Amino acid sequence: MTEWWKKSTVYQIYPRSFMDSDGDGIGDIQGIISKLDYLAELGVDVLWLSPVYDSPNDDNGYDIRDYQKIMSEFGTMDDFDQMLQGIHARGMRLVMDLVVNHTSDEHVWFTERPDYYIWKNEPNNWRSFFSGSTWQFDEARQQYYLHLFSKKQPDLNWENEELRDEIYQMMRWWLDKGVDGFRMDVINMISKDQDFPDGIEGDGTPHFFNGPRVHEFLQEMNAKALADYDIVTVGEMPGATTEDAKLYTGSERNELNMIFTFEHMNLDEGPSGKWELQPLHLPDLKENLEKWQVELFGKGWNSLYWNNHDQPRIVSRFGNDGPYRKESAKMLATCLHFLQGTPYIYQGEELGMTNVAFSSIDEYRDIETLNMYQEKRAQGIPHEELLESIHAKGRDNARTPMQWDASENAGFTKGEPWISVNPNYPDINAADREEEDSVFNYYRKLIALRKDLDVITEGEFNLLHRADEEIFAYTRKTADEQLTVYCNFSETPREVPLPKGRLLIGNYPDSALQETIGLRPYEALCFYDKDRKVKE
Ligand code: ISL
Repeated sequence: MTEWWKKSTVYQIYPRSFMDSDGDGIGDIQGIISKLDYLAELGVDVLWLSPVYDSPNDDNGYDIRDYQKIMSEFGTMDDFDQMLQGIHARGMRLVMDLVVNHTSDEHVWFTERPDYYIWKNEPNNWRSFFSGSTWQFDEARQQYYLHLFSKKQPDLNWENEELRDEIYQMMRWWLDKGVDGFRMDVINMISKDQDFPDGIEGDGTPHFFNGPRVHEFLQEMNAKALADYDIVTVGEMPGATTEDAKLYTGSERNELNMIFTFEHMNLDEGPSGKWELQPLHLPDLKENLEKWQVELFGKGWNSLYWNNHDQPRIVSRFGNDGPYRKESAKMLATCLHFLQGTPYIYQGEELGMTNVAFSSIDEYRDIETLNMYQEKRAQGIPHEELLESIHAKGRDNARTPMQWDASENAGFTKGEPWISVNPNYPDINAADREEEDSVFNYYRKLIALRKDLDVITEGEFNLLHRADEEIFAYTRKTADEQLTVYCNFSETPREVPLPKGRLLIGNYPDSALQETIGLRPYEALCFYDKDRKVKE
């Protein structure tokens, strides 16, 4: 089996916010085509597109009406084919988003094939990810249907074999067109406990995260839809543990190549969930990433990410989006990209784009945010408190338009953007990428290093300075190569011992290396030592 995806870096595009070619304020496929040279310049190997299928956009395309049609706002199938060709011509690959836990309620199946969905006479107490119950009463059928997400996203009934075969056929249709893989939306939720028991305080997740038949379904999908193609697959899996991950990604298991864990994204929240803000305690992050690095070593494969279209911007979250924005953006990139796994960059991350803080709820667009706001306001929680959570955690932080240049609307559109541009675009945009110290250039170097040095792909991970609350440091070792990475997650200057090897990359223009290293605010340094055995 070719494992090109182990040396690849993936770049995620959220098409709605990437580049608008026709002035309607919504990003589109021709917009993406116009930026393929930019992506090739960055050096990424694989592009992952958030959904571009026909959709009424209740959840920006994650509610699919027709799996084999392109969303009219984004263009046509001809545009798609042209884009795919343009991507391949530049030596890159394309991964599609596969959303098959649910469809839109406007999908033709919802009326014509009710047996493809999940119906009950009585709802249980499960609560939706997007607030309220997971059950919606349907007048025509006089029954409730299940929707883990919005009521316009009814869950598919994976117990139905005919449905599964239709999905596999649709997947083959895209693969035959030449796409190079799938990112599978909430794919560990497709198998539900068929007793549908109530959850504790409405939490149904133990009854559908990594459910009873999920491995059987994925092995079937692999055999019927994936095995004949040289592709990459990544499963989005909230609530998957490292034990689950070994089953999903073990090479003998014929399921998926890798999964997205959520554990490291949940460390800065309180017991009630993402909106309950809690500062990150760095040792928790180190311990968690260590667990995934060590436990999957030789047994599975990690995906590495700080950002995506659902997460706030990492530089605002774990870094410093004020005076040390560039330094901390590069430090966070260093910390992630020298780990074992396949790194994912989310559009704008390579520019150090930051969170946005709209002052009015009317400026927000995301259904999760808006539903939560409405529900909690009705419970009497003050506007200011909710806005504070939204500023820190809302998904729209990631969805403001890509900042291309300092012209109006950051060069994203000639029209009125569907969501406001982050007002900091005159200072933070892609036009400065030519400058030697740009965040973009730094990402470009990291991407190139991954291709050159096998130790990045293969080396064993060892955490250093475990209890330190400001420094994240580790080594990666193979028989003859060693990397030592130091990252200062704080503004406080620190001294650490100088490791063996030469300085491979650092995020300050000059680095003071003597007997010890003086790590400046948010400084990151990576040292490389070859023929380690001989020297030791
Ligand atoms: O974003 C979340 C928490 O803030 C998650 O609950 C998120 O909804 C979950 O990770 C699933 O995400 C995926 O499926 C959703 C879609 O809204 C997300 O954009 C997608 O990434 C439903 O399709």
